[in-house]
Amino acid sequence: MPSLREVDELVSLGIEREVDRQRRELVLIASENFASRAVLEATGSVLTNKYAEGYPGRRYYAGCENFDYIEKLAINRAKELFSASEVNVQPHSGSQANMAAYFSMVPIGGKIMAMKLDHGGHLTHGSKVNFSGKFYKFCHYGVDPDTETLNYLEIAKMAKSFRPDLIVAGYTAYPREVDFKEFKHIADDVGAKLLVDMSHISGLIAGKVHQSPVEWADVITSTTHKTLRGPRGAMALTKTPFIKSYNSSVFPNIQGGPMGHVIAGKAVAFFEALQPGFSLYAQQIVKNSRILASELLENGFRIVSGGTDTHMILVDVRTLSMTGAEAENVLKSAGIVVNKNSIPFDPNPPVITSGIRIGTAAVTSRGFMESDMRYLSSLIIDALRYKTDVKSINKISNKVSEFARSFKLPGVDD
Ligand code: DSN
Repeated sequence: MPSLREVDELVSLGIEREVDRQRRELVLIASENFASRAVLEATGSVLTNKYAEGYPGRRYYAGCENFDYIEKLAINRAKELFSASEVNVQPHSGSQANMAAYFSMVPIGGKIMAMKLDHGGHLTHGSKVNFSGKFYKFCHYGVDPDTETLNYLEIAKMAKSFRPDLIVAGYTAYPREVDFKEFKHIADDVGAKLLVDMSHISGLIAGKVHQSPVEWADVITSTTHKTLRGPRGAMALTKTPFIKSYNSSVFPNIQGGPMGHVIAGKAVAFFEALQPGFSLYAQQIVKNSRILASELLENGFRIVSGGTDTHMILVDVRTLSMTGAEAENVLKSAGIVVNKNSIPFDPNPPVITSGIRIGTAAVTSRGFMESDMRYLSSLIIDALRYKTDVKSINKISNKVSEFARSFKLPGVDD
């Protein structure tokens, strides 16, 4: 069969350029990672050809025997990995996993409490420009202005006055460990259900370096491509009474045919995360982000909440007289890829912001250890100090490229 390069030179060229970019830049986007070759192979397989609306054993098409086998493998491995009673591996994305969770637990027009977007929530946690903010009444909690961490007493007070049907715990830019048991108490006190969106930290939970929400939450959603290191997609874990309504909320309510090739990739990722080495990987992610945080702190940077317990740190770049957008651009010119991010009580709009979010899951997949993180920290610090000094930024960019190329690119070189 002709290869992609022979069939479509232009797309092939775009992909080759992306391989080169991923190899020579330092990826520090907290929501990104490098899937293994096995995950990429499963995701690029002939399962993409198959329709399988329904669930294993109950399909609307013939010929689903191999799809059933793979979906059941994915479900059973996810159950084992997270000690979950029920699993759905069909959501195409985190947004759809959350949409199905809301539809399965809260009537349209019902009340949901979640974190403010600019304190680390997500668009699906009630933003006005998202379906969630249009279909439901949201009340938003934030972090404490002094500690920049969750204040469970304040969240409990808000829940008592708002009386939500559902409370959401789970964040895109919260660098600290979350107390899910405390959230369960708060939800129980007001008769609310609890949804945990563990998208960012599911790899840390699988690797047992962050407490698990499984005992406490009614439904848990997660993307599969962040710290979990799987294919781009999502999943949900539920307590037994919730699986029937969750499943029907995914199909037929909001999705049609499941993506068998992505489900195969998820099954492989769960298998990889069940291996003993994955826990070491998760431990190293946190060690690496703590080293980065302490190096930045020692060099006078301000870190939101003063540090990190996870794969992520949030840096307040106002102390460098920069906006988040400027810092993102400076670092990108040096080959260091982060994203601008709102920080709590940010005076700047989301397209500008006052912070950057830095994550260590991807570089840890490339094999970064403590000494590598110290060197990486020095490159970040230098780039942010030299800002618009093009000559110095070019020098740093050469160092970044040489350093990055000295590590294997997972999925390509393994
Ligand atoms: N866009 C993801 C992130 O970067 O955190 C969340 O969906």
